[in-house]
Amino acid sequence: MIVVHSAAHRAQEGRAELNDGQLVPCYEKPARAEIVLARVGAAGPGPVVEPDAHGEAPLARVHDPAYLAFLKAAWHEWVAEHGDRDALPLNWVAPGMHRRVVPDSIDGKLGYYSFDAGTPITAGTWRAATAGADCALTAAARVAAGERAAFALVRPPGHHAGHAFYGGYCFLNNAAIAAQALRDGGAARVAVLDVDYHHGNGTQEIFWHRDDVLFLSLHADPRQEFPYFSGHADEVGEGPGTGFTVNLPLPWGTDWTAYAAALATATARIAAFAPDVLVVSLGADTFVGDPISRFRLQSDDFRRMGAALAAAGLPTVFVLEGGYAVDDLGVNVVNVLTGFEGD
Ligand code: SP5
Ligand code: ZN
Repeated sequence: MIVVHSAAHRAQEGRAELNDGQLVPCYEKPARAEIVLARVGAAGPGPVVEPDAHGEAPLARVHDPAYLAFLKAAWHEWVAEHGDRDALPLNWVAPGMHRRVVPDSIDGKLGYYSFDAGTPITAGTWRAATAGADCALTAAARVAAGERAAFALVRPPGHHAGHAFYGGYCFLNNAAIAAQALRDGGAARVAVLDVDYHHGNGTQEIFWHRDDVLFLSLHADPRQEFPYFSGHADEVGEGPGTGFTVNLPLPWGTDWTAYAAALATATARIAAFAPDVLVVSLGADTFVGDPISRFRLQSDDFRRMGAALAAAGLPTVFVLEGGYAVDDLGVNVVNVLTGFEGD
């Protein structure tokens, strides 16, 4: 399986996120991609290739151009105001307040375009995020050209980023950008299956009204878990998109037995949709040892997950999302890929 990767991911290296009432070192850090890359080298998938540059047009097919302009300029505006420290938002709009006017102040803009205080913008955010999107686009292009599968080994992740917002360590929605590029390249129907521990609220929002992109997500119940305000089972899409969003929330403590049952529900829905291609938002933060998550998948279960995904029989683009048990992340992610390939 082709692996698309760029070392430019290292440009995103936040110092701190707000967690449990403290500024703590960012969980989403360069070592994550490095350990997956090392495991790819040791365990089989490959070749590893550099992304092709796709420019900003495919980003603007998914994201608001004004949001992209904000993201591109945010660090420079922040440094001019506050100096060389991570850019974090401090306040957000509440019901009864107004978002008609985009603030001029960078602090106001950060609040306007974000939904959490865990996602620092740094000097290299734009460079790393655009390189990641290029990896996802290159993986999609390879699959469109006839490869059975490709893996975009990227960070920062993407599935929490929406049409015009960032958060949850995500800035550009790599999986959505890949799915839209596949549609624009001629695929009639694309399914996006999100197996990250957290709900893919950004991807859901982007395709909410659409019946040509089926979005399915298995994730921790938002009653218990971040992002809290998205991912309930009764969120099914709207208008023509009604029934083309599928949410399968699962409780804290979910193990492979319960997870596999939900995965079977998702793959049955995908089969009924009969897409031309499948995009998998591949987070491995469902692992029992993940420091910020509460599911109980074991490393061997990720191999089973890969086999279950392969059984869909579809050309498949894997895009890396979360997973913060860094020492185990390489094995867990690559187990999905080798399980998919039938070991
Ligand atoms: C891509 C992705 O996986 N993003 C996840 C973002 C989660 N950010 C909020 C995490 C809050 C964790 N709080 C519990 C820590 C355990 N003490
Ligand atoms: Zn996650």
